[in-house]
Amino acid sequence: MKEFRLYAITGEEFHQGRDLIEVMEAAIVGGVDIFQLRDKNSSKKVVFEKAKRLKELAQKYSVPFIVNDHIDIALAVDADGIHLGQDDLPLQEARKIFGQNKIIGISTHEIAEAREAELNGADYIGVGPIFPTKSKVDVVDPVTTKYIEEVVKEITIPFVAIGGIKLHNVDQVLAAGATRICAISEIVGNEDITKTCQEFIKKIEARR
Ligand code: 3NM
Repeated sequence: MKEFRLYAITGEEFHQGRDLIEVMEAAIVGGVDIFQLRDKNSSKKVVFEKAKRLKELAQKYSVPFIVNDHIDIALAVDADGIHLGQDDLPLQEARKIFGQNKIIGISTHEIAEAREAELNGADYIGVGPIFPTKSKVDVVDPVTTKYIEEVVKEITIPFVAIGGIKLHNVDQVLAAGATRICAISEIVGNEDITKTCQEFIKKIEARR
């Protein structure tokens, strides 16, 4: 998959009433180079409508668009990828349905899961939650930056650090070896989304 640095995920509880497209467009303008629709509360029909609009936005800026969980919606809107959790459809089954040329990412919370994801052909893994987060309900305890260090040593596919990452603590994450950062609340919950993303990019680039 194409190289990326800053991955934004929608989190409409943080959008402060702003439109989904407006929020994600501000993030892309600020430097987000891959983004995901994550909506655990809406009906499939509503998620589909959002996905259709976000796919248009992705095309406008030529950035990959990922759909969380819903492989059927990802196929219907021709999304660039899907993101799976540990309890979703097994990766190899998702690959059969979704195809070789699409991006499949999976959340991992320990090195055994990272190894398995690599073995099963994931394009990237999520590594987290690094810090405590309120953005995910069924979240496991923070894995800390130690998990990043383990992944750096062993795993060769791209990984993105996630969970409680803010401008004020991202340096610790980068120092542990992460080169790609993912966030919900710090990006989409910010007053100035574009500026926040620009600052993330500056910090990531400074360490690369
Ligand atoms: N996945 P925020 S943590 C969606 O560890 C998600 O797999 C996680 O939101 C994981 O940036 C998380 O607001 C929430 O903490 C990230």
